[in-house]
Amino acid sequence: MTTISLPRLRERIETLARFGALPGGGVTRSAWSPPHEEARAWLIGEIRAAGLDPWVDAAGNIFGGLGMSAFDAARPAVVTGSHIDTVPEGGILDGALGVLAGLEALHTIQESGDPHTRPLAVAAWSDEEGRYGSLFGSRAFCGKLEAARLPEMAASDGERLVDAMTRAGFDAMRSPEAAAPEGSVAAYVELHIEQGPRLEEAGIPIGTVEAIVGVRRSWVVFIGQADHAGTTPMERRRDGFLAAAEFALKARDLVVKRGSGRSVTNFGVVHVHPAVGNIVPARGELLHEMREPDPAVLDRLARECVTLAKRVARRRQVQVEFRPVSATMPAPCAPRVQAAIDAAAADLGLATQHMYSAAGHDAQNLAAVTDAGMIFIPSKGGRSHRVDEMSDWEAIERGANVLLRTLIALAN
Ligand code: HGY
Ligand code: MN
Ligand code: MN
Repeated sequence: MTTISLPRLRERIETLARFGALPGGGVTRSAWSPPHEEARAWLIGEIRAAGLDPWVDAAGNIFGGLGMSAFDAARPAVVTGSHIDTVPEGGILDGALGVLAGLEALHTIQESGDPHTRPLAVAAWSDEEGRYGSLFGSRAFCGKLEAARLPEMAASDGERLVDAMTRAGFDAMRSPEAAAPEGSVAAYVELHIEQGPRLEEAGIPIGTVEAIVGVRRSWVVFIGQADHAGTTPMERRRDGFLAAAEFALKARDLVVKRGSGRSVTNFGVVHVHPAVGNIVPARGELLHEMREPDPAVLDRLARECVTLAKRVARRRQVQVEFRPVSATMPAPCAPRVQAAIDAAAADLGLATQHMYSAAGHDAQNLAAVTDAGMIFIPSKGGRSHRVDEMSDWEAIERGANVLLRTLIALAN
């Protein structure tokens, strides 16, 4: 059985890492940004050099086809991939590993002449990190984009999706055209770093993902009253920031105590207004995120956090507003794909651990239109979404070979 070329895969990973590289290591390559668009052009060249057919759809998703140059329900394809956009100050493997290992696997199949009855494609999904809206490219591909919301989709710093895509040469309003024909994907499997500590701590080389968490994000805005920070007696202040701070601490305890034990929450963006040292903050704005594998638990926690926010607001004599940003559904992975991953790992003498993904992924969109699954490799120290995110090259090679064998099995 053929195996992937680690030197070639490593060369591509290290080359892609240069687009948006930061002086101290790591990378910032936001969707539609100049370094991202330069990486897009490079990747299209690599796809062509690997003997595959490149194409880009209306949502900016990049594809490399082996025995195909478009999706066709008459010839359902086996698809792999991930994303080349990154979080700000992120690592060089989150997303990049799945795209380049997928490219390497198809390149190896193409060179080996191994038979495959189904066409294969590798994808680089647009804006997986959701700078402008969660899992954007794969949502468009799976026909789940709400066209009416496109004009209002924006990053937390206010930059609109429409403007970012226009700058990159795309018409955001046409992105729903990226929806693939129904039945045109026979299976999907994505290789990704675990982005957590579980596999490394268990000493297990391969993770077979059983389910992917749902992620809810919404702005929670506490509106008090600007006042002079010196002359206003403390007991008369209606401080929007302090209400937000109290809510954040109490919501964190609520999710830990009343969640499933796998529920997590984060307040990654905080805005204060007017954000001047000698004015009592009128407004405290939090981007509140919650994650959980069980949809019923996630819904209950969301309701309980709204009740908590209203209680804090009342006690502090401020108003509170909620502005939902995104909500992805938890997704089960297909038993058929899980079994193919386990069999491929066993062929290679590798133990697997079945686990849920505490990170969101494009595979949770693909799960709505086909049999989808994910392969994890250990992250060093569980580190991810930080510049020192890394995995051993041997782990990368193992993951890419499990992916190769899984793809060949699914394509025959
Ligand atoms: O945030 C996530 O779960 C993923 O890394 N996009
Ligand atoms: Mn990520
Ligand atoms: Mn990712």
